[in-house]
Amino acid sequence: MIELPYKNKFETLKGTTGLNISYLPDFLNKSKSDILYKKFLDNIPWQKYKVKIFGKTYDQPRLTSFHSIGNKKYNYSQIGIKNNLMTKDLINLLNQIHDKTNYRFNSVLLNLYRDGMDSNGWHSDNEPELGDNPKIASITLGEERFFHIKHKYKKNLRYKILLKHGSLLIMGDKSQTDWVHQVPKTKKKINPRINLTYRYIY
Ligand SMILES: O=C(O)CCC(=O)C(=O)O
Repeated sequence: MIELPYKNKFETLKGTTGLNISYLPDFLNKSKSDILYKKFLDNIPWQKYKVKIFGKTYDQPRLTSFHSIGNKKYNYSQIGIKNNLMTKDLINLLNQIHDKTNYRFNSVLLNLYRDGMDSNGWHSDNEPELGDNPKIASITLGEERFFHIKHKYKKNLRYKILLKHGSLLIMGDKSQTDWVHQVPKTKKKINPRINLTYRYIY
C-alpha cells in the first residue's frame, strides 16, 4: 500500500492512477479543531447501531449520528439510522466546505471511533439516494487515523493517507463507483477520533 504524499495546500493528490481525492491538512486551525472536537464529543447524540453480516447481527465498531437539512431519509447500511437536525456548528462547517470546494451538501454522517479497536470496514458510499457519482467531504477531529483506499478491480491500486486533526479530505469523481475505502483497526493505544462525512442526499 503506497502512502500518499501531500502538501499544505488544497490539491488533487498526484501519483495515483485514476484516483480523484484532494486533501487539505489544515482546513481548520488547531484551536477551532480542539473546540469542535470537545463539543461534538459531548453533545452529539451518539448511538450504537447494529449491522447484519451474512445473517448474523453485530454492533457496529464505532458510534454514529446522522444529521440533515430538511429531514432527508438515508438508508445508510440498512441500519435504520435516525435523522437529527443540523446544529449551527454542523451548518457552519458545511458552508466552509462549500466555500472551499463549491460542492453542495445537505447532510452529514458523524462517526466516533472510541479507540483503536473501532473501525470502518471496506465499503463505498453508494446508496441510491446519494445519486450516480457521489462526492464526499470528510473532516477529521481528534486522533489521527490511517484512511485506506483501493480500486475495486485493479488489485495493485492501493493507497493510504494519515488523516490529521482539522483536516479535510474530498473524495471526488468516481471515488465511490470504482473505489472502496476503510479506516482499519490499530493496536496502538490512542484517543478517540471523530469523523464527519458530508453528503448530498437527493
Ligand atoms: O472515518 C473516516 O475517515 C471514513 C468514514 C466513512 O468511510 C464513512 O462514514 O462512510
